[in-house]
Amino acid sequence: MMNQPLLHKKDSLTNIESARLSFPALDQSINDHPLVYFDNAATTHKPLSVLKSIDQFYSSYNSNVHRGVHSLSQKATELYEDARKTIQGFINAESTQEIIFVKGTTDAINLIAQTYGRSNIQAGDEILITEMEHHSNIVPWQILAEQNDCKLNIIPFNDNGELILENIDHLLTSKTKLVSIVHASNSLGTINPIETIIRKAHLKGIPVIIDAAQSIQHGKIDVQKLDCDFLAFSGHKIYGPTGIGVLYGKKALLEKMPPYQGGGDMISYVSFEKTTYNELPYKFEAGTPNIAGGIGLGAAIEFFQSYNINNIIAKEQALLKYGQQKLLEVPGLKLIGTAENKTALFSFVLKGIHPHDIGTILNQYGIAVRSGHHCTQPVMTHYKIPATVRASLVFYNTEREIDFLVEKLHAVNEVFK
Ligand code: 7TS
Repeated sequence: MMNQPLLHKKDSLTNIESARLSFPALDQSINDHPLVYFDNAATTHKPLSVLKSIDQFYSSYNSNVHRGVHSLSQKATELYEDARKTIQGFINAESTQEIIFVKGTTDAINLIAQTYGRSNIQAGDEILITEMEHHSNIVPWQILAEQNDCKLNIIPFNDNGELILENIDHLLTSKTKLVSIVHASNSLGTINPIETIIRKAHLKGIPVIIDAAQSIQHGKIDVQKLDCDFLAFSGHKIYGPTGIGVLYGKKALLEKMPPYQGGGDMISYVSFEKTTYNELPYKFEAGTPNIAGGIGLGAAIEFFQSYNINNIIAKEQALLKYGQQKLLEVPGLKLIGTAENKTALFSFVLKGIHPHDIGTILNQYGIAVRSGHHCTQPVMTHYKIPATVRASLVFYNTEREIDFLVEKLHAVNEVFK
């Protein structure tokens, strides 16, 4: 049975709102209530065009890429490489050679740490990150720090969840060899002023990595305009499949980096005496890749680009404003992360109630939120809390869904009265 999507009466079915109908998974009941999906920072749902592209690959031209002269392999290669071109255009990279398919953001950051990092960062050198990084932008650097005897420096944030940049010139020392920063925080929603940080780092000749896992789906990213040296994102957070993501790197840097993994496809010639490596981007793509994932990600980005991105931003910012006001009506609710510039993400705690209990009760009403530390334990440490409840929204969410969340948070308060 078709559920009525929770559209607010005043929401007109404009182009943006009707986008919801492209997502079959949104149209279901959970515990006899229409699903309210507020866990988009963990992963977004997938539109039909993405599902179809994956189905078509496996049902019509399933084949390995870059190796067959037969028709199916040629078709698979063509579509996989077309997806790379779509991604190149989307982030405005100069060349498809700068677009490396990886498993996701985590894989991309580990790749940089173990190739660029391992060969360029020496004992005593420093890597600058922020206090609000996801664990995947902390732990790979700690592993490198153990291997190469280097150390991490941290840009702190204030209680609103905004980076404190007054001391950045001191944090960028003569020993700093790399800066790696999150564009939008997954537990606070803060959108960081990466342009300023990139500019300041470049003044000292330091390359910058941008973790775009939580920003790629909320705006327009132009890597040439930003002038970042590397950028990483995951397909599944921008309406694409899991297990596929992108590492963008400036060609001049990628050329100089040693390979990450060895195996098929990443070589040019192998002998027992000497092996030479393939050209970019294949040098970093050992083994049979996630072909369906790459094609699905291309379809996801085409889907995203079929909308006016300014309309997506406007809709999400309207949801943010509405949600911020509404949530504060709930007695005992405290928002964690109140930066001026943020995504439509609400991290909060309710006085005297554990976030997991809140998440469990909300699920009884079909509301999907995440509770926990969101793989940002230093952020929890900052606020001296173990966890938050997180509602993360994208443009297919509605104001009516926010109303329903607020109504049920009142009910949670009643349960624990
Ligand atoms: N960086 C940020 C800012 C993230 O939010 C995440 C995942 C990652 C890196 C890692 O991405 P992955 O696709 O390689 O796992 N964040 C979340 C989250 O907030 N809830 O689940 C995953």
